Amino acid sequence: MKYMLRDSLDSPPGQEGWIQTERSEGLETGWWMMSIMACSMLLSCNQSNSIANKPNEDSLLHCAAKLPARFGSVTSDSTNIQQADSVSHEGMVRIEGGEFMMGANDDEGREDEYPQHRVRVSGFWIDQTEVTNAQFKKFVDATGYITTAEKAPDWNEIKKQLPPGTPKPADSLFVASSLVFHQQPAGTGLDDPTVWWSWTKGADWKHPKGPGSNIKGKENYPVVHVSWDDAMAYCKWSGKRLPTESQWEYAARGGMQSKYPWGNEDIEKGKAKANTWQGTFPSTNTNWDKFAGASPVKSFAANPYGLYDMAGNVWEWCSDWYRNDYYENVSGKISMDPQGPNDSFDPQEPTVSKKVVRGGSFLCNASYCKGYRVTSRMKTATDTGLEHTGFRCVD
Ligand SMILES: [Ca+2]
Repeated sequence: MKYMLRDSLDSPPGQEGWIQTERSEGLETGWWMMSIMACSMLLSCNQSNSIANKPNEDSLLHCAAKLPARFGSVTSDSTNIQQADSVSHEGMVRIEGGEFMMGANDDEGREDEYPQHRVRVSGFWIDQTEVTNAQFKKFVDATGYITTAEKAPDWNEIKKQLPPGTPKPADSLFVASSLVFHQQPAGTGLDDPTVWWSWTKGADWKHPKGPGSNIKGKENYPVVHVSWDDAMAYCKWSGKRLPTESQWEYAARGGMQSKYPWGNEDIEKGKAKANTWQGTFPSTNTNWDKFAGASPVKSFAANPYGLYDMAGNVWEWCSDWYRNDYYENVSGKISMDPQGPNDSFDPQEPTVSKKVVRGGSFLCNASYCKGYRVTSRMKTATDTGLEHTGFRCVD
C-alpha cells in the first residue's frame, strides 16, 4: 500500500515537494518521506529520443519513465457497485477462441515483451470501442459513482495504515487531482516527463484539461482520467470485465502476426491509421492524423476483428498485474486463458503495484517507443488516472 501527497500543486510530480508514505504489508512498518522517488508510468512512450525502430537500453528507461502514482489511499468504490444481472452485447464483437504467439519476435520490443510464447484463449466478447464519455456518464448517473480523481485522499483511511502517532500533513495536501499533459516550447528535452505532465486540481473525466475544460460535444470520445478501480467499477456495473492482457493482444492482432493492428505498414505512411503524435514531442504536433489530443472513437479504420483504436487514442487498462518477468515465467508451455501473474513487480519501482495498460495513446510517436505496437506493454499504478488513459470491457 502506498500513499503519495503533494504539498503544493505547483510542485512537479516526483520532485521536491512530494511526500510519500509507504507500508510494507504485514510488517507494520511505515514512514513518511519526502519524495524524490517518482513513480510509475506508462505515460507517453514519448520520453526517449532513441533511434527509431530500435530503442536502446537508455531509451527504455526513459520510455517507462517515472511519474508519481496518485495517493493509493483512496478507497475504491467498485466493491459497492452492483454487478449487472444481464449483459448487453450491443457495441461488442465476438472473438472466436484460438491459439497465438504472444509477445514480440522482432527487434523492436522492450525486454518485457520477450520471449514470445504460446497462448490459448477461449472465445469472448469485447467492446468495439473504448468506453466513451456518454457510456461512462450513464454509469455515473445510475450509480452516483465518484471516480478516484474526484476524491481527495481521506486522512482517516490513510492513518489506519501508518504507525500510530504519525502527524497529519497539512490540509493543503488533500486535494483531488489528476495528471494533465501540457505541450511544451520547442527545444524541450525528453528526459523529464514531469515537465509536460502536471497534477492538476479539478482535472477528472468531466474536465480532461482541468477546471475550465469540459466534455460538451465529446460524448463520443473515450473517457479518460479513470483509475483501474474506476474501470473495474464500470465493467462490473455493466456485467462485464476488463480484458486480460492476453485477450487484449489476441483481439488487437485481429488474427494476424503483424506489428500493428492494421498490419505492418509504417504508421506515417499511406492513410492515417491511428491517433498518435506526429512531429517533435513534446513541442510540435503536426496533426497529420487530424487530432492533437484524443479523438472520437471510430475515427480510424477498424482492425480485421472490427475493433477500433486498438492502437493509439488512449491507453487501455487490462485486468492483469504487471510483472516485467512474466513472459519469461510462462514461456515453454501453452498458457490457457492466462490471468497474468499473482502480483506486480516493476524493477524500476518495486514498491508500486501496477496493472498492465495496452495500445498506446495520442502521445505516442514513431521516433520513440511505439506504444501502439500490438506487443507493447506499459504499466500504471491502480489508483492513477491520466489524460491519455481509458479502457474497454469484455464478457
Ligand atoms: Ca494525433
